[in-house]
Amino acid sequence: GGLALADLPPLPAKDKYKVGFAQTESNNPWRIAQTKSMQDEAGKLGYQLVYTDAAGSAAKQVADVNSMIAQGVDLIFLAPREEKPLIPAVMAAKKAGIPVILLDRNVDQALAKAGEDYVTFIGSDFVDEGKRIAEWLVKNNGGKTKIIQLEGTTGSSPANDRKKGFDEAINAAGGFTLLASQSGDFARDKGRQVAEALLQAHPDADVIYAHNDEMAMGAIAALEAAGKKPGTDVIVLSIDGGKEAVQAVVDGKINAVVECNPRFGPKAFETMAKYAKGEKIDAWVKNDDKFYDPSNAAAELANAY
Ligand code: GYE
Repeated sequence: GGLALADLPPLPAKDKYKVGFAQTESNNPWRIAQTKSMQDEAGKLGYQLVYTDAAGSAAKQVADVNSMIAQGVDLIFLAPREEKPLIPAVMAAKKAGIPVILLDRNVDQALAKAGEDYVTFIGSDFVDEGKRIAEWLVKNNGGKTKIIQLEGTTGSSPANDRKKGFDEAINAAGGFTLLASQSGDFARDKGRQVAEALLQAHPDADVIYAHNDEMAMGAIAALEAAGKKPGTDVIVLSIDGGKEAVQAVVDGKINAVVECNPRFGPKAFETMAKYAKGEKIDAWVKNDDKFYDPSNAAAELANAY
């Protein structure tokens, strides 16, 4: 207890920083674009970036953060794989006097607080992403109402919140049935396997909502293997909006995608600079997300990551 622990560690002014970036995995284009954006920006500033890839393991990610602490980095950017297991890492950094900025995923808000345990969360409004895709469905469903949901990594903030926003909007609209909702771990092949099993159990499904592009692409493969036309027989909805998914909207295989922008570099280092100057940082530095459907997908394709 005591006053000292209520305060965030300050970031002293320096010309060049040594900064940690604890990535959660690198098995998809979203992660690769995010890492590149962080590396590019660190490079521009001439900062040393200590990069780790937890390869999809929360336990490894905790160890990665501990090793950054041991190496004496000035600040840690952390993309926490899951909301609860990364809390000890956030607290260990704070105890060691190293400020943490959460990138793209959040931690459990009952267990750690922005402005107290970590500087801020930089990322999208995942509840709103789920809500926006649901609202598109409510308006454009053409009578299709029987939904399979492919959830992201269990216990991760985007999976929790993309489900919450979608389910609430669908329930509020009425007339829809959520046949099944299961994790595909944000991964393409897992998404394909889960979609295949759920389509077998629920052959009447006519909507698939995937929490990211990777699982949406997996679902498209499962639909085609089952002799169904994605985008026509079954509405396919996704979140992320990478090039492949926006192209799938152009091709009519995905009906709509909410963007989740992975280009964090400029905003991340700008926020760090503000913090070093002692400026007040909001608890949540929000990213704005575009929306892609057949009305704009072709025009936006070149801008997608
Ligand atoms: O949607 C997904 C990635 O945390 C917002 O994680 C991110 C999500 C993104 O692996 O594709």
